[in-house]
Amino acid sequence: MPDLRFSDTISGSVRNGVLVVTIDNPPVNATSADVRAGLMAALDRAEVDATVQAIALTGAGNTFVGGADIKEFGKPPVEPTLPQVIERIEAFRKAAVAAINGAALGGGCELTLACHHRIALSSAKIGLPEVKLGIVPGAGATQRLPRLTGTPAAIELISSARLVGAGEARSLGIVDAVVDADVVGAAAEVAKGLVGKPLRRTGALTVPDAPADTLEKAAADAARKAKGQRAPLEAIRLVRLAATAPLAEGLAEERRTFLELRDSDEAAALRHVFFAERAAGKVDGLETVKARKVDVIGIVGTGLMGSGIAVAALNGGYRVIGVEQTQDAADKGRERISGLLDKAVQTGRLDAAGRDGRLQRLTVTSDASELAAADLVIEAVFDDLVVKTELFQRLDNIVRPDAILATNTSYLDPNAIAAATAHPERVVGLHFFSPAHIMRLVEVVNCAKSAPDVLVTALAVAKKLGKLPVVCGVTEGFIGNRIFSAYRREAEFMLEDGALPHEIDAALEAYGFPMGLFAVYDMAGLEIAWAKRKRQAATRDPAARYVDIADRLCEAGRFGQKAGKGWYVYPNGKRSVDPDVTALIEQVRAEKDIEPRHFNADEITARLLKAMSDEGEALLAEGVAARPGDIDLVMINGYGFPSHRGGPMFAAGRR
Ligand code: 3H9
Repeated sequence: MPDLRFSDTISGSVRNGVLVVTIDNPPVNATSADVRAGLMAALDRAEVDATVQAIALTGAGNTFVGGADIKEFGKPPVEPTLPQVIERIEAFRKAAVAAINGAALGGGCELTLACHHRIALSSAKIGLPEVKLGIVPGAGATQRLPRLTGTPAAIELISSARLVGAGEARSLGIVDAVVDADVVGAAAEVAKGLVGKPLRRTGALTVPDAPADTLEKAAADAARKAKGQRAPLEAIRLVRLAATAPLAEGLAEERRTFLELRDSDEAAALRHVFFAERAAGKVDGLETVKARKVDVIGIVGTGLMGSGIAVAALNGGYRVIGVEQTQDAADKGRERISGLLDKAVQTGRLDAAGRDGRLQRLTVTSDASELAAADLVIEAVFDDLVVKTELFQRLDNIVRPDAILATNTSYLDPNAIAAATAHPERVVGLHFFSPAHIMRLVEVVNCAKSAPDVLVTALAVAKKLGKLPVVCGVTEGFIGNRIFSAYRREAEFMLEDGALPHEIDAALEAYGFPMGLFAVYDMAGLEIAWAKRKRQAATRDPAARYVDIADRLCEAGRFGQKAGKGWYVYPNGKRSVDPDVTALIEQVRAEKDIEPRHFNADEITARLLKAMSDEGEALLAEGVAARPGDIDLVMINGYGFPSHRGGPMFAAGRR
């Protein structure tokens, strides 16, 4: 079994007449220039070597190929291109079989589609996540996938970026067989069996017919979910083209679209988000610090937030001990948690066995001493400093000395909470967003005295919960609420200066926010922020500009959608502009002698972006946020900032 080397990242060995080609380009075997050149060299060898009758293609480690090398985007292309490699594999005289040993994504999936047969390990995931990067597949998937799966399934998969497991890939026709072990051996055997037989070349297949209404529905469903992004719409168009255009024409159109989108602002923004997500949660200087072992998570308070955190922890595989003050409250907490799990079963996100397994790992009790078994306790009680500090003092006497205490406070000073305990070094902030079992973002607050391994453990737990953890220092409201306050303040200044709520909301929605600021306020209710403003009134700088329109709305009982009126009015539940609110705003302007002027949508978004990015710069200067990308992730994942704009820091930089 001679070892062959075709490039730094491509090696081969001949087994029983089959050249097994292995892609070894850590961390994810991306198809970088060296991989593409090495694959071409392997094909050259297989072409002329009479002892090689077929080839099998696989990846080293746990990944087949994670896709094209995203770091190469934006640089001048280096030949051979991936489409060139892929076309050569498809047209290859000798059989080529893909041994899909792990994730085959994007260009990795496209490599497999060019092979004449595909075998996947049962744990492998397959998919085309390109639209998440603002691009369409650029190496043939929009033309080859529908030839295997039919057009409706290809539209759904490519435009949604959904990954499928090996079993589903088999039933959709993407792979030909699934094995539980030795995928390379199985592929080599199949390759050998194909010698001398006609080869099934994906590109030569005809796209299966689909009923017109099914097709239209698939396209319309996918377009609706595109939310104004271009890449999914282009993907739908290209997949549909596969059924009507010859392969070469479809591939050329796909390539042209891919190159155009790759150089777009949307793709640059989404690439920034991709790398920001990979960088988030990494803390300089703590690379070698080991996380503590966490098996059991205690959660004090099982209300709306606590029950969501409990579900997230159960989903992460932890044992969970929920604690309430009375047995009655504990029973209700358990009901809330099992209700959330039932809902997940109803919506197909969880099966009944998964729910039952989770419930077996759950205890909800009024006996706080049970927290002695917890490795980490997260408090999710009423956001009041006295309540929280007293709780942490009590926990000091219950939990083990090596257990970690986390506070889920939104606005209180976690350093003050930590200072009240005997061991502030074991305290950290875990600021979840509501609903905590759904929202990905968690601000992990590095308190003044948090021990390095406490912070590292909090990050590891958040990741195991499937969350996106962003590290942040102590400041009022942490990263998200600090920026949100600056954004809200600027929007209210613009109200006084001449814009109306619906104009500001329309500008934000056109920019890509799912909902404008004032519509969000109405949905969430105005009273909590009002109560906070009243608490802060005594300490507010009297010289600072203050807009009291929201206060006047609250004084008039306009608490938002629940009250039927707030910034808008809701006849029959439909959001409508209210002349009374316009009159109030005009009255405030007149009282302050402000001559209103017109704001166009671009000026509105520019001013709001600047307010956000200025506050972001302040957070960076204060050391509260470590990277601009962290701020972008917080605003995208916690506050509806459109990801295809890259977040406020990225977008401000582009302007
Ligand atoms: C494409 O294929 C276009 C083609 O259609 C057309 C071409 C002509 N490139 O996520 P992780 C890095 S577009 C470069 O933490 P995991 C990542 O930055 C591509 N680097 O690992 C990180 O680096 P670091 C379509 C990449 O085990 C490290 O790998 N493909 C790439 O949790 C580990 O990443 C995709 O969009 C890449 N393609 O998950 C798939 N991928 O350690 C994107 C990752 O320095 N990738 N890195 O921070 C993924 O979804 C996940 O990385 C994967 C592994 C599931 C593969």
